Amino acid sequence: FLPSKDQLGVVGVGFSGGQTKPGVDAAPAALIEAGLLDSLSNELGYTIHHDGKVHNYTEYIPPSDPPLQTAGARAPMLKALTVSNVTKAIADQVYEHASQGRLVLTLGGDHSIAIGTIAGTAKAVRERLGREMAVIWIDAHADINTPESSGSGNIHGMPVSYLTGLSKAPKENPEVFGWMKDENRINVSKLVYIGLRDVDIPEKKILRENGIKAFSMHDVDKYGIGRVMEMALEHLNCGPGQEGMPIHLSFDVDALDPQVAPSTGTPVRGGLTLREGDFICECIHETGCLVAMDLVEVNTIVEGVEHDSFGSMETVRAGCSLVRCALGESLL
Ligand code: 6HN
Ligand code: MN
Ligand code: MN
Ligand code: MN
Repeated sequence: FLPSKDQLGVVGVGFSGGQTKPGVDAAPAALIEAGLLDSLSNELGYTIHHDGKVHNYTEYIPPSDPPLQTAGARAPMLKALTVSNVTKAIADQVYEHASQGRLVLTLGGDHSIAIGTIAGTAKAVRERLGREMAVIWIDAHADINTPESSGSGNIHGMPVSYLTGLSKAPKENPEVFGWMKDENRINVSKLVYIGLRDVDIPEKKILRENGIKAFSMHDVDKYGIGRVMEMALEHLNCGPGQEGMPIHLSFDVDALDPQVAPSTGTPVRGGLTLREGDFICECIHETGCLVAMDLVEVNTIVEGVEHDSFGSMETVRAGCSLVRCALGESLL
């Protein structure tokens, strides 16, 4: 049921509208300049399908997009129409690659873009394989706020709620994510988190009420990353001897500890080591079930840090390593 082993579709998403800090839109160019795509083709042997662009989606951005106040919400939703339009365009780009049987790598951008990437692969996997898809979400945060529960109004804190159907287009604003259909969504039982350590109180309630499988940093400390990966993959039927199911890996670089990946918009101390991050990616590669990967929230200018500063370069290097590990670099 899997994509061809050596055909890689790449989408460069220079989009930052799911949050308020500039700099995350420059990440795809920084990752590519650091030689990421060259190493995937020259060293790992992938045939790369890339239009050579980092998209900024200006043609999808409406002239006016005022904060959207929904009844009972803690904060107005920011750039709702913009993020809806842009993620629809991303979904089409990712679907195009995935429907041709390519593994898809999306370089973000903030984490709101995963609404598009996962919507695109979920649809392609259903059409090509007649199957549901699993999502492994590596993050310090759960990104499962609804427009009502969010304290910030930033959509990069909400993608999982839209992708699981917990949030849907409001009746009074059907243009905001009204393009999402069941074919674009995933089942909460096919979702696993790893790396959580900054989960909002309403998000904890959502995780509990929906029985969502989540491994926090506490679990990583308690069981070790090796056992956590065994449990995570078993839950998704991708363990040894199990049937397997297509996996979309969405990796937020802020899952890593800020000591190794400081240049990100919402850093939280006490995160994964570089090796733990790489190990997660290696284990997912080993399953042979990977259909798509997102690398998001690398921000080359955080808090006035210069583009070429050490912290920014270290974060880019860490991001490149995660992608190479997920695509098979560590196989001997
Ligand atoms: N990310 N839970 C916070 C919020 O604003 O909803 C933080 C979200 C961070 C999102 O890192 O992708
Ligand atoms: Mn995230
Ligand atoms: Mn995060
Ligand atoms: Mn927080």
